[in-house]
Amino acid sequence: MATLRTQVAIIGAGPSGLLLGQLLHRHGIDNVIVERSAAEHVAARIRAGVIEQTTIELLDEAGVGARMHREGLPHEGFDLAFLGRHLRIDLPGLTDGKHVMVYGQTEITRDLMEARQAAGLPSFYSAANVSLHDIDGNAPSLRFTDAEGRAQELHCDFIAGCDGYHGASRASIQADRLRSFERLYPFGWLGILADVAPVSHELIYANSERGFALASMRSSTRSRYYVQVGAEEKVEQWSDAAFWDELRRRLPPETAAKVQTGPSIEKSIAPLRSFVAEPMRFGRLFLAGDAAHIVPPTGAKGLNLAASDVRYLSRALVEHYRERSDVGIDRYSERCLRRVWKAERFSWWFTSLMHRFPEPGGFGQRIQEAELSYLEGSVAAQTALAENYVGLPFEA
Ligand code: FAS
Ligand code: PHB
Repeated sequence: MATLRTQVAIIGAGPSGLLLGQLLHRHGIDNVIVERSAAEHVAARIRAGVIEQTTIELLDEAGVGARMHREGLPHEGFDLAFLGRHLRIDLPGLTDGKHVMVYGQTEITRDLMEARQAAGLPSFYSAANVSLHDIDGNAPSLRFTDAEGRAQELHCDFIAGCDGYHGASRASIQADRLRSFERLYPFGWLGILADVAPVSHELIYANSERGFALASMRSSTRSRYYVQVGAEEKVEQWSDAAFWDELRRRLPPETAAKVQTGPSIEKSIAPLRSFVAEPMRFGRLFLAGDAAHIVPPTGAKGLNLAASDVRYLSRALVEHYRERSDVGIDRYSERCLRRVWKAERFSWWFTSLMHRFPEPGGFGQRIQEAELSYLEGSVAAQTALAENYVGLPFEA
């Protein structure tokens, strides 16, 4: 078995792992990324589309914001379509000037992977059988089989579990040390990516009798659309033509008439769940991003929460190595979870507001219509929606 040594071992090369690695490197802290998938597979993933101002600032801090500022699309509002009406949420007007940016997670991953490669930082892609050791002691380590089949042992000071919902990090914690909270939704999102012009220059969240739909984009020539589908549905059941027909049935007629269709370059169904694991720190192991929490994508919080955790964790580790202080490390979990639960609440609320739930009696439907009507008539309610959507401020 080959033996390696670093300061911080990072499991996972998604946005959490790559962003953490870049921030630590910028502060002279050695780190190694161990990723289960091939680099090409990681780079090809189609995921999130909307980033908050604080995520933009963190990517700038990591030195990977140049292309984002060139190619990203600043967005100052979005539309809600419901009951034959629509309501535009004016983000800067309701949040004292804040906005969001449309810049795909795929692009963020590419920018981070290129920066890591340019810096010559060590990454093991296609690593198998990753296991964590001595996380409660003073000599934690990872063991894994590298892409060439060699057994590796990576000794470190800390382990960052950035390996997503299905990763090895959270799974390595004994059940009695961890409490998880979960809500499953009776539907998923069928998403399509197509090289056609977006139907609108802003996002449209539609609550129609047939179910939820979202009109989003990646650029002025590449669109991203979603429709709510049953939790048991399979993507193979949906032809491109069937998707476009259903999308147009759920958008307002004047919008539907303008939808440009074309062949899908990606089509997949994402299940929707709310999930939080507490705490997010176990001795020398820190969970970050989807490894610790999942939100339904309605509120565009998943990627932004991952960046939020990485902001707290990178600052805590820099404080440990530079200032010999462990205050940030000791408070990491509580600080992250206060922000995580607020994003979980918003994502659950927005999902409950905009999707059709299979429930008898119709009481829930009337409550949903009352909530939409209240939102329509209340600047206070619209402000609450807007300030959560652009991202809540960080604790000092
Ligand atoms: P990720 O899951 O992105 O990355 C984890 C990495 O760890 C992966 O590369 C994985 O291969 C690796 N890994 C897993 N197990 C491992 C092991 N044992 N050893 C080593 N490596 C391991 N968010 C939004 O805001 N908007 C959206 O529209 C949206 N759509 C989504 C669609 C799908 C299908 C999914 C799954 C998520 C979506 N999300 C969306 C949320 C998504 O963007 C996540 O929040 C984001 O990817 C979180 O990043 P990470 O925490 O890095 O986790
Ligand atoms: C996306 O473009 O993928 C997207 C945008 C906004 C959301 C969710 C997903 O709320």
